[in-house]
Amino acid sequence: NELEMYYQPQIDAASGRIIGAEALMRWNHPVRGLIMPAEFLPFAEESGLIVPISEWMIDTLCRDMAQWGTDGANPLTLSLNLSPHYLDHSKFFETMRNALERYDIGPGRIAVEITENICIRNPQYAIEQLRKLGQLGVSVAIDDFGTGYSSLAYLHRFPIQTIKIDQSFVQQISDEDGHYPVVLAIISISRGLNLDLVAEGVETEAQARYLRAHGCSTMQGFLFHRPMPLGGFVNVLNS
Ligand code: G
Ligand code: MN
Repeated sequence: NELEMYYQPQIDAASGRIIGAEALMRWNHPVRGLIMPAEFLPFAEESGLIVPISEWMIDTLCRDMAQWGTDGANPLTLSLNLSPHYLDHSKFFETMRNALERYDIGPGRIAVEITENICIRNPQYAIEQLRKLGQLGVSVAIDDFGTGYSSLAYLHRFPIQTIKIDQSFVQQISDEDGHYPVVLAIISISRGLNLDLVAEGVETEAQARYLRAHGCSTMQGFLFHRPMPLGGFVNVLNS
């Protein structure tokens, strides 16, 4: 029981309102302290432990969502990260459907984030996996967009709704009057393909203003909130 889910609010920068959250895993190691997923998930994937860990995660997230106090009119969307290994080697369809049912969560409130690399190894297979997620009613976002090997030839065929601008691009924005062509290009791709857009790793007002000025108004990052345990997240929602 040393794994814990943290939640990082996603903000509509135009209104300042919290419209969702991304779930991020942390390992409370008794000796080494808080360990980030980038450090331990590669080993979980190698050993196959990613399957039981992901199943635990899906159940935990749905249970936690029941505590968010959904004010019916504006239910928050939860983004969760699924590993390609988990999509390939598990009954994710049944696991997710069961968890959604058990905790009475509408699938429209869930967005699954996958990295674009899932789409290159075997695009046809990836399309099938994503379709299955679509059949559940959950939406799909491409995480870390622009850092991997997205094939523009395939992107428009993937059944996805959202792309996330990777924090490495956001962090290049140092001056709100500057020119950041890669960020502009990603914004333009999202428009062209009619996809929602979320910017990750927003740390400064200049970054937030630049993104907003160029048409990206959903953001997450330290400027707004750090990822936090469930209790803290519920407090933020109620404050
Ligand atoms: O791209 P991905 O979703 O895997 O990255 C999420 C990670 O980035 C999380 O571990 C989270 O703690 C971290 N993170 C979230 N917001 C910020 C931010 O504003 N700045 C930085 N440097 N890291 C962030
Ligand atoms: Mn993510």
